[in-house]
Amino acid sequence: MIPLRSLVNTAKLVLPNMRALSAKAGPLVDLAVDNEGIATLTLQRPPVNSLNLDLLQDIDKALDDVVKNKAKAMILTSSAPTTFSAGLDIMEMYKPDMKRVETFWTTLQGVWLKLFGSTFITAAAINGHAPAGGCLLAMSCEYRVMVGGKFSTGLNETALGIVAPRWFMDTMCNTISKRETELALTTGRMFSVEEALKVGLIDEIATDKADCIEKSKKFIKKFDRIPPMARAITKQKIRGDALGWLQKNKQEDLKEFLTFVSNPKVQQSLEMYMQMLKKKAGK
Ligand code: CO8
Repeated sequence: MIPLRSLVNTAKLVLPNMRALSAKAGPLVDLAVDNEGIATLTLQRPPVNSLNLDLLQDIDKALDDVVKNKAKAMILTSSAPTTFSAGLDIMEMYKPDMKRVETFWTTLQGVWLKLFGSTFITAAAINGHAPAGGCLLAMSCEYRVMVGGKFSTGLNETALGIVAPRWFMDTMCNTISKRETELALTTGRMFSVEEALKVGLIDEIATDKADCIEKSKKFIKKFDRIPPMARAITKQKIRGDALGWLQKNKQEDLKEFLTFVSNPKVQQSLEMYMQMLKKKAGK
């Protein structure tokens, strides 16, 4: 039995002096690059940016566009008022079409490889909740600024009876210590903003989204005098083991995921979880 037991708008962001690339990137994300070569990738899938196949495909395309535009850095944020991303869209895993869910998982793998392994500078402006896959996206960036308030972030998979994939674990190990990762993952811990700062899961607390973006830009500015190639190669070498593992084990990882979603007990748990989310929302 796999217990899924601990149950736990879209304004376009095109700032002045930015050119919009949303036509290329697709409607579920907005990509804009400013005059200093800083791209802002805004997730805009209401209500909570849950990562379905379409959103993941748009993120994937947008990451390619950042490279094509030769942007030196990218800030990842959300247009939702209180959520950065609710993580993977449960509906993609619930009674799935097997062909689609396979594409869903391989697209997620691809997005992670591109984001975690990017040569450009990355910062997450976390303007709200960032559970599970939302935390994964934020941790894949090099720097995290989170708006203070009653938000939380972390990898809650274990509390839901799910074993987080190895590369989720590796991403957290790249962010906080291995010991803190083990404690966080085995307990499925969700961190408050203050707790996340204390452990290093985020780097700064901001007053609001604009402050988040401002602080992310300050981080990016630190690299003005660092030769970009040396910076990029250093980042990729430090992240190389984790990247190499997934590159070598994509098929194995996919097989594990497909076995997971094919399990009737898992399906039952996903159904209960979705019902709980809807009940909580009073629907
Ligand atoms: N997937 C699908 N729908 C979702 C999700 C989601 N992850 N999260 C929220 N929704 C839906 C809700 O059901 C609700 O729908 P409706 O409007 O139809 O009732 C709507 O989005 C709004 O949600 P809330 O009312 O809950 O919004 P709040 O602003 O109150 O709260 C939160 C936002 C905190 C993000 C809250 O929605 C929440 O906790 N969501 C669940 C987060 C979560 O547990 N995500 C885990 C996803 S699994 C994952 O990412 C990794 C799995 C790895 C699998 C590995 C297998 C081997």
